[in-house]
Amino acid sequence: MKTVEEYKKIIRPFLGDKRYEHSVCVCKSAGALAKKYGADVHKAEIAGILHDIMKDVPPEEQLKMMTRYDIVLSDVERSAQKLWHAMLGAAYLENELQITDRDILNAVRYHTTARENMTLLEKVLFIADFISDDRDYPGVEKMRRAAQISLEEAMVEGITFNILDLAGCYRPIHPDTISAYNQIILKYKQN
Ligand code: DGI
Ligand code: FE
Ligand code: FE
Repeated sequence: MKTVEEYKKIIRPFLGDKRYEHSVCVCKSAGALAKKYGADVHKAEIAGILHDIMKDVPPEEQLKMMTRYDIVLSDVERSAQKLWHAMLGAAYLENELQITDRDILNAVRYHTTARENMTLLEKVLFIADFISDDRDYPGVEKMRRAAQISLEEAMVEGITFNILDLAGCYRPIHPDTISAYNQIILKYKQN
């Protein structure tokens, strides 16, 4: 595995200025959360810097690349273009950047939808993406407070935020998001 600085150079040509700055900020927030919650700081920073590597690739090109990596899309995935960069990103890291660490690959793969039974590193990246310094959406302060309380609290808030947001616009919700929501709600929010 290369250093964060080396990965910064690798992602730079793929990303616009804003998305590059976002990636640097998520690298930092992921490292901080990893330190706080006992995850591997180096892996968290690597996952953070790389997580949106495919985000600015034009959608038609993303589709072509996914075919190349034998990624088969479900109906929901096909309809939700925002989900592609996470699936494609993980495949790209594995096939082109020789990243072999399953936990890093899965953290990138599930950073948008979340899923059931997430590892510590997967949760760290999911939350880091929500609370990075560049974020300023309404509710970000609540999310930052939740991330200081516990990973579970932040996961509940983050997944619920996504579901409310998507349903509010009548967007399809990925089954991984639904199962992540049900699991964490049953575990932490039921009496
Ligand atoms: O890549 P980022 O912008 O940093 O953040 P992200 O990877 O979490 O992507 C967020 C976007 O993805 C946001 O516009 C909502 C969308 N999204 C997340 N989960 C789902 C989804 N869209 C659909 N249709 N279904 C989902 O389950
Ligand atoms: Fe993303
Ligand atoms: Fe992101």
